[in-house]
Order: sequence, then C-alpha cells, then structure tokens
Amino acid sequence: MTDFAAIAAALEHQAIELPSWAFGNSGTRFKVFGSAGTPRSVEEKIADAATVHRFTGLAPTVALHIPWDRVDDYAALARYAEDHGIRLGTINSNTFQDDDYKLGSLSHVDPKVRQKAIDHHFECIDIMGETGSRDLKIWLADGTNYPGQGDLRGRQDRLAESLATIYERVGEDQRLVLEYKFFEPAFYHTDVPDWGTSYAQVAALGDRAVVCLDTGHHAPGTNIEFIVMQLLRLGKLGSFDFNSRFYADDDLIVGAADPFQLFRIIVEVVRGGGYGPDSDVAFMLDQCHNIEHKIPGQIRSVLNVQEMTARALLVDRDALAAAEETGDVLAGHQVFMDAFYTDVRADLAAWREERGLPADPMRAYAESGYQAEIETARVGGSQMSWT
Ligand code: AOS
Ligand code: ZN
Ligand code: ZN
Repeated sequence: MTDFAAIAAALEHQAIELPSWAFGNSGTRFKVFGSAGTPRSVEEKIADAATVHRFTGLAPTVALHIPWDRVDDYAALARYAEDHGIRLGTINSNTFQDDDYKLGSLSHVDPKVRQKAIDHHFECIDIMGETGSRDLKIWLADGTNYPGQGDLRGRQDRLAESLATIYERVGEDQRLVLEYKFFEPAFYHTDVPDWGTSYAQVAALGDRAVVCLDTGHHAPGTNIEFIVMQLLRLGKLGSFDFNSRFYADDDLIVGAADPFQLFRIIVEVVRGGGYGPDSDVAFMLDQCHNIEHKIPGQIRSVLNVQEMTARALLVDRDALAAAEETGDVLAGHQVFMDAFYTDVRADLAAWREERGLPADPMRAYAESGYQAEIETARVGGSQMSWT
C-alpha cells in the first residue's frame, strides 16, 4: 500500500473549477427556493467562489455562464476576481432559454436560427479573449420529443457545420469543449447524447476540440470510468462536470450518491495521465444547491473530490500490475479496494494545516461568520437564480 507521504506532493496539483450558477438560487420544475444571502450580482457570486477557495485552497477558478453572468466590462470582472484571489475560467454558452431555440439551436432547420446560435458563441469567444479563459463549453438542449419530429441525420449534419463555423473562431490557445447528455430537455433524442457522438463531432473539428464528461449525463448502470479511459486514450477528454445523480440529471453534491464511482473515475483519470501538472483535463463542478447552503455545499464538493483523488493516488500500481500479470483476480481487486477503503481524512487535515489552510474547512466556514454576513448584507435587489 502506498502511504500518504508519498502522494502529498501530488495533491498540490488539484484545481477544481466552480460554476457561478452554484451560488444562485436553483430548484426543480416544481419550485425554486429562495435563500438568504444569495448573490445579487456576478461580483457577489465571484466573492462566494473565492470564499470556497480561501477555505480549501482547491478552487482557484470560477466558470461563467452567458447570458447569466453578462457584464459590460469583462476585463474589470477578471481583475475583480484576481483581487479576490481567484481567476475566471470556462465560458459556458446558453442556447436553451430563448423561444427561437424551441426546435433546436446549432442543429435547427432554419439558417437564421442557426446563425443566431453561432453568433452567441462568437460573443462567448470574444468574452474569453477579455477574461483570459481557455475553454468554451457547449452544452446543447437540441433534440426532439417525438419520432418523426426531425430528421436525425440532417440535424447531425447541420450541427457539424455550425460547430465547424464556431471552431474557426476559437483561438490558438483556446478550446471548444462539447458536452453530451442522453436526455432532457428533449426526451426522444438529443443531438449530442453520448461520448461517441461528442467524440465524432470534436474529432472532425481538430485538436483544440475536446469532450466534456458530465458525470450525471448517463443512463443508470453506465460504466463511466470506461468512458474516461477511452477518451483519455484518444486524447479527447477535455473536462469533467462533476456532480452526483440518483435518478436523472440531479446535479447533487459530487461523491454524495456514489463515492466508489467517483473513486473509480479518478483512478482512471490518474491511470490515463489526466491528473497532474502536464494534464489538460479540467476538473469542474456542475451542481446546484436547492435546499442546502450553497457555499458549504461547494466546500463539501471540492473536499469530496480531493478525498477521492487522494485515495486514487494511493492505489499501489505495482501490486496491481503484478496481480494482473499473474492473473490473480482477487489480489488485484484487494489492492483496488484497500485504496478505496483508506480513510485519508486525518492526513488531509494535517496536509491542509501544513499549507496554512483550516484543517476542517466545513467547520472553519461555519465559524467564520461569512454566512451571517451575507445574509444580512444581501437584502434588496434581486437574487440571482439558475434560470
Ligand atoms: C446541462 O444539463 C448541463 O449539465 C450543463 O453543463 C449545465 O448544467 C448548464 O448548461 C448550465 O451551464
Ligand atoms: Zn454539465
Ligand atoms: Zn446536466
């Protein structure tokens, strides 16, 4: 068994991007609950994201969503973030809240609607230039509800053409990241339902187009770590949207529903070279906190990712390889499970203290008074919602 001291330095490389929308009010189609202290501006969302980083040292960037986070001066916003100790990260586009996109956006039959969606992505790329962001993340709601509603092949061809037009504008140091999702809001088919379709689309574009794997976007029982392995093998795993699901796209706290699955995923990330200073794979959260406090919800999330990363790094690779070589099924499985069952919490607390961070970030946040402060200060104005 590898010991914690041997992996302590590798943990320094961990960086988990937070979604700005995690700090806004969110809910289900039944109810969006308002909560005291919710940000009223993009700046307040950034201040909350910076708070997560201050208590954990794990979240140095925050992703923006356009138009939810649209401002007049993005360079000033980037400076604001830096003054708070973090940077602006991925720019997420949105083609799912406009009446024009009812029957699709980049794959729509009407060239005028497609152009509108393309122009929106051009705006996002312009913003990336001002914020210094590397990634343009595209998640599409495009799809159909009924067989016969649309021509599957025609939609795929138009999508490819639209993506190629957007990709031409993506800078040399930037990337187009295409997310897949097997259903919702379209229920019969979606135009990018799975990793294979996302891979086929980005492979046709070029080297700077990669896949985003959202852990909540698969059918129950899907072996997600296999997909991770395959995308890394193909050099096309661009980023993760981490979250937990019990049933559908629940967007719950990562590692809450199935910590073992998160462990298995990170084991494959480490195995495939997706973790560390030389890796381009972006770790992000894509979550909503509907009933719990949002800032500690995000703190809990990044700590869960860190904990499973530590356990994944503890896997004794040599012992695993030896067991595989000799065909010792149970020995290999035991090596794997020994790492998973290792309680790293005390070691991580010490690791944090050595780096000037609170040993217990959840407790430190609770005792900091920040929650009471924002609940008192952020009255009036309109609190921001996910949608
Ligand atoms: C939607 O289901 C996707 O997970 C998106 O990544 C994301 O939640 C949404 O686009 C907000 O940015
Ligand atoms: Zn997502
Ligand atoms: Zn999702």
